[in-house]
Amino acid sequence: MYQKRPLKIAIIGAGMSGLCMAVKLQQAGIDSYTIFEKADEVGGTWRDNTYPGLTCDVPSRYYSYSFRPNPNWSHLLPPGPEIQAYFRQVADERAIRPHIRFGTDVTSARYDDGRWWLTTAGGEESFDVLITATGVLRVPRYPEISGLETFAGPAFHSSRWDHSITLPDKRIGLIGTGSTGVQITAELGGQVRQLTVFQRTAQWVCPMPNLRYSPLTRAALGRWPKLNEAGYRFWGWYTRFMFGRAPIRPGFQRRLFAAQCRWNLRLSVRDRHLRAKLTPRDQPMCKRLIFAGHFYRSVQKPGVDVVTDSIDHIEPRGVVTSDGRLHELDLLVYATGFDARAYVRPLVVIGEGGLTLDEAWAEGPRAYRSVAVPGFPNLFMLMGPHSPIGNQSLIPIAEDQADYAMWWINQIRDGRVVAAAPTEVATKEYNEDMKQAMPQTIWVTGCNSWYLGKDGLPELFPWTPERHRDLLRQPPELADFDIRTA
Ligand code: N01
Repeated sequence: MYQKRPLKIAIIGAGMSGLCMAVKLQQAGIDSYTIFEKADEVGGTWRDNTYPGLTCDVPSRYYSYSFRPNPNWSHLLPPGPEIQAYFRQVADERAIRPHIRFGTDVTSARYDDGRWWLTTAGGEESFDVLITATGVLRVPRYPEISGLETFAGPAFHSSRWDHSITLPDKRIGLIGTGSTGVQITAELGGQVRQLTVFQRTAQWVCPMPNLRYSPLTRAALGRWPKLNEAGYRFWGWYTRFMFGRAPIRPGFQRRLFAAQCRWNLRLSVRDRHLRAKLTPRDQPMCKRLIFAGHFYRSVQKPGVDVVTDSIDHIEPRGVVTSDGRLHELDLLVYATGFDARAYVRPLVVIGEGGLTLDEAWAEGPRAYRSVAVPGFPNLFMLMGPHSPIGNQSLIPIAEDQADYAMWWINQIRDGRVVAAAPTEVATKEYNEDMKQAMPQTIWVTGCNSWYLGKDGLPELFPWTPERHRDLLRQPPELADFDIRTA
């Protein structure tokens, strides 16, 4: 007979994935969980990013938890503040806040004697299961440019926007033209005294008009939840069928996105000189594809300048490019991306026998089906290495991974399992299989992007979103795990 045991569960991070995990635990009747959150509010990336123009490029119906439809999205693509409000609402409605320790930074997590010991400023505390939900793009990456710190005006990373600074009267320098830089340009172009966009690599932009949901539509979606559900299913299917497939294998989806990008540029930018500047050398979708409605329109507005000469250095008055020209600026914004390989770090995670995650990942972050790591029992990662973040909405990914963790948590609670971690062999095989599938993907066609790991291969999932769900189907393949029983 198995003996049920009360479980103490720690979740690190109160962003989209951490909240999702909390709801899953509650649904299973487990409320002995604690969420450790460094900041003073939920929301993760949607709390930190508040730059002008912030919008998610996944349709709002599908950028919602399946268990919490939202009839009130204002647009097809949800604006950042609405997404943040949605997560706050979920935390309130589900009474998750009392479980969150805000302003609490976990500095290390150590597996010892069958338990996870977490260290915070308040001391050490132990838990049966550890869930990391620390997000993907969390640690800002600042450019390494000489003289960066000498700039006399305000300067900040796009994810640390300083709203005390007025914008219309400023000459703004924007470094970076990824999804963030493009959205900021689309919003600020023509609205400020001068916008100088420093572009190192041109990027493909797929046109995506952001349609507004009328009050009538919203009322109807609220009145008839089945309609909203149908919208979730439709946009889910569309995202998986189009964006889920285009980057991972040749086919009509890839050709269609590529054609849309090329025609968008050709039809939107008439000036040949500017068009040449904005024409990427790599294939559409090699880097993360940018979806934006009016970037090209904004970039052609008076007062907007795209500079493609490389940046030589920064001085107190502005940016000096390699042609010797000084671009005088009042404000400098670094839209230079994030350290995508940080995962849980700088948190120090120590598994069995003193093995650190840094040591386990010396050759690059590797996990079993993204969620578990050999030598780290009862640790489950949400959005771990090779999650399908390059071809799927992050919310269903979190739900599938949280469900998988829940299967193990139930086994542990029911006393069937004391501790479980994937085997080295199964993890190696899984990662080898992924490696074999990478050449089919567009991500390896010769561009530089945050998708690529140290070995030059994408740290992404090379198969369809449906396969990700299948791989996490329950019950798991038990032979792939080292399982300790009572
Ligand atoms: O960051 P990025 P991001 N000098 O890494 C340039 C998600 N997201 O914040 O291409 C000059 O993509 C760099 O140039 P290059 C989405 O998944 C989603 O824009 O390396 N330039 C590049 O142009 C996205 O992919 C949404 O040559 C320098 C830019 O900075 C991810 O977040 C919105 C430089 C960095 O682009 C990251 O997007 C926003 C230097 N020293 C973000 N260093 C939506 O949902 C870097 N760059 C819509």
